[in-house]
Amino acid sequence: MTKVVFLGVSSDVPKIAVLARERTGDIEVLLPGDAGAEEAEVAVCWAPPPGALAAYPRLRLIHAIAAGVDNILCDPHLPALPLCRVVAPDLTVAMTEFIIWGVLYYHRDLDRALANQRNMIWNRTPPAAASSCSVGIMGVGQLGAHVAGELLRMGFKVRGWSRQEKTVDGMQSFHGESLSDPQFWDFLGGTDILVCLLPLTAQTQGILNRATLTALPAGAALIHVGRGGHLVSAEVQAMLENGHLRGAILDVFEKEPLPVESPFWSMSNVIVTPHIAAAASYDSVLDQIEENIRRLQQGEPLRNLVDRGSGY
Ligand code: NDP
Ligand code: OXD
Repeated sequence: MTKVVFLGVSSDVPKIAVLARERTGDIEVLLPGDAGAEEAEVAVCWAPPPGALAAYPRLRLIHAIAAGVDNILCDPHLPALPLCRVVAPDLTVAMTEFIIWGVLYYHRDLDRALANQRNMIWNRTPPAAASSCSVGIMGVGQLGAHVAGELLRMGFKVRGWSRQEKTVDGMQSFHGESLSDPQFWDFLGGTDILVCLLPLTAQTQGILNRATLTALPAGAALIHVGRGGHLVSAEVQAMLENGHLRGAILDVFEKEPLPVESPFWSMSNVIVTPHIAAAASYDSVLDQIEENIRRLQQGEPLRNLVDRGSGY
């Protein structure tokens, strides 16, 4: 039996621990403070309190319950151990559905139809072809690449921004190591609907700011599902107020739950969703954790290992 401690600030962590207890796997489920927890070899977590992981001297593996690991890497006392994240088909499908919904919301002018409804205006506009709309995806990884493929299949023009060049059939790939690369600005200049699917790293922090949004064509829309730290909220708000941004769907925020004082709650051209774009099922998260524990114990390569140097 491998001793596994479940910890962190998320209601999902204890629920996954309960499910792990119900499954008859080879793991002993422990919570912080349980007898024997200090002997844990594996930690399963979301946003562990800073320094918490360093208190487990026998740890050999840290496993996230999510795709993004910024909430773990930000711990200044994080032990230098392998860190794995979640990559799961149900997560990818859920994210793809969410982005397709958002793209269709803007492409089919549903934001304008809803505004017209509020004013009882009957205004018929013919639907435009998908091929007239260019979706720009920042982050062409596990999630972004799948989203790109599905949008291309629907006839949208798709462009992607990543560090390495990507070969998604039909997608225009823009790439570079830094935002000062001219390719980044070319990417933005031809994007009607911008999708942020980046991990939060030192390089991507604050990427949704006045300068980047100004580089989009006037009337562009934003779908933000990356992390709250990508948003420079006041600048995004200003771009929505001055109309350069037609609208935004915002799923992630610097502070979650989004504080009641946030202007985003009441802006007519903003849809706020509570970090629900996608999540892997608890079973699927546990399958991966159990598989990686098996690999750890048998000395096999771990799956979905995070490159701690890159931060994702
Ligand atoms: P991946 O690690 O598979 O992909 C990340 C992509 O971002 C890669 O294409 C990578 O480029 C690119 N990238 C990273 N840094 C930069 C940079 N500085 N400049 C340009 N491109 C960069 O991650 P996933 O696709 O699995 O997940 C992406 C993010 O989505 C997560 O980190 C998380 O923040 C968010 N997420 C949000 C959810 C929600 O419900 N809102 C749910 C799940 C995830 P390259 O390929 O060249 O390395
Ligand atoms: C994730 C998330 O990173 O839920 O998986 O945001």
